[in-house]
Amino acid sequence: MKMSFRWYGDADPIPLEYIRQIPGMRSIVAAVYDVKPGEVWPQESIDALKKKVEDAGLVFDVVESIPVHEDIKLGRPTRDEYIEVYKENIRRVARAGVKCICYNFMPVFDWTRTQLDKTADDGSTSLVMYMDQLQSLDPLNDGLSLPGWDSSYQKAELKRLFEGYAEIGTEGLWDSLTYFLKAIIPVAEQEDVRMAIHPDDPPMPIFGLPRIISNATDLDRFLAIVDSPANSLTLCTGSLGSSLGNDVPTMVRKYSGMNRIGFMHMRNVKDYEDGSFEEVAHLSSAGSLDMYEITKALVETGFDGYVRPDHGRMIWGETGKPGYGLYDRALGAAYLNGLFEACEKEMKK
Ligand SMILES: [Mn+2]
Repeated sequence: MKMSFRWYGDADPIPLEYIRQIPGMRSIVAAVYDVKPGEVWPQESIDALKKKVEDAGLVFDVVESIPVHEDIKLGRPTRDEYIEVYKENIRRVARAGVKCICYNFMPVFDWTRTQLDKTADDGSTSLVMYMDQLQSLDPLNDGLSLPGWDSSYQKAELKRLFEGYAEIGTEGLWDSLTYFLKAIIPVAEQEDVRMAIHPDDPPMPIFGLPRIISNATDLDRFLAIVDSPANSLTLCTGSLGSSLGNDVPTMVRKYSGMNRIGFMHMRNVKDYEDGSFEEVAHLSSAGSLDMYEITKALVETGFDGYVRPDHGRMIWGETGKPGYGLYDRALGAAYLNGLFEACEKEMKK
């Protein structure tokens, strides 16, 4: 297991020097942030990022993420040129030493929450999604009031995208993903990089847009499209775990046993019967997921990929990017390191 930490570049209020001081920290998970989806990443920007990370005594070998242009997901005629750009970005980051690339195939919006700063009993704040809040929202008519969404979309453009996805539907999105994977995975193989798809967050259709990476059936279908270790998963315990139907420890054991997990996002969520959930501390007792069973499944299947503590709460008065503060993610890393050490020693007995 290689412990890693997401960093948002120079705009991130957390200095790399602080990240380095988290016990056991090895890798930085980052991206070139000043380039739009569908554009080539300047090699100078990649190299500058690498240098900064290495100067701080850390390793830059995971990218999160290289975004997939909507035309690729919609299967539009222009997709071929965007796929060529994507391949070039794989080659460029590989040249800088990157071994794993996280991406997702969610239409229009990445993760969705209804509130980013819900206060818990202990005064900490975290991201939550409450179904009653979600159901009362209509992104096409209310304006883009949901947190975490790309507010740069104009209303007309958004409407066009929604219509495009309604037209192709779920099977059309699978076709687009198949076309994309068959084009890029051979490049990833050549470059010795693992592509690692992030599951839908949350794992359910949002506002009628199709979602296809939400459960074990989807993951099986995804992995069969190109049967290669380069076609792998970012297994995000919190994303998959926000659906009560997903048995996360069993999924981890299965896909790690198949050597198809490139990257682990580890966090805990507290789930409710109606599909609502709250992000909580990483500890098993704080939420619905058994983080010990998840770690044990990784250790027993010989997982040697990347792990990062996923979203944390905001604690100790910290302000910053919701989910990406220093303190709670550092506590998460320390907790996960403890679980790994215990499981590894237990296995050696
Ligand atoms: Mn995640």
